[in-house]
Amino acid sequence: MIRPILIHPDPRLKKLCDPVTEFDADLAVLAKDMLETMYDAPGIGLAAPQIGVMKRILVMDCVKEGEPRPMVLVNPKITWASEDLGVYEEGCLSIPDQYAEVKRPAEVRVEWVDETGKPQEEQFSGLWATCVQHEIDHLDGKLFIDYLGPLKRQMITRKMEKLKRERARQAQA
Ligand code: GNR
Ligand code: NI
Repeated sequence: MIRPILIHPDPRLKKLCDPVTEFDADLAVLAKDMLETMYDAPGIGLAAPQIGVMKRILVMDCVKEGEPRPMVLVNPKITWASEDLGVYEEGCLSIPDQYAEVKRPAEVRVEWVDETGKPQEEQFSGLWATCVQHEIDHLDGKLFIDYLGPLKRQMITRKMEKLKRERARQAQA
């Protein structure tokens, strides 16, 4: 099931999410819904708070062409980050049509458990490294615009407030 994606500003996008403790059928359904919602958008990643679920779960697939690689990361933790940084033009499904360059560690090592509770570990680089850091930030209530200067951030936030007003009006009519 495709779930609606929350648009910034929304208090749920600013909160620290809770660790997952139950690896049950509900979690499997949530992971499947998140992947479906991400591919439909389309996006390369999605974090649970973006659909209003305040739990530490993210999905991603940064494969550009060829065989897709859907990944589900539960309770992810960055255990190492490279000293060298990389710059990517980032976007966010919760901040539609707004893009800005963000500097982050070029490579990160991440530990997580999959939707069955099995421990996993991998080192990410390139777009995967950017994406996994962007998604883990969501789980900590942080957005990519929080890395920008206050003026740029405020400009984007105002645009999003306007977009939300227009969408609410549309829904009304
Ligand atoms: O689809 C997305 N693209 C993207 C591009 C550059 C850096 C990060 C991202 S993540 C984004 C989807 C999203 O908002 N995930 O939280
Ligand atoms: Ni995002």
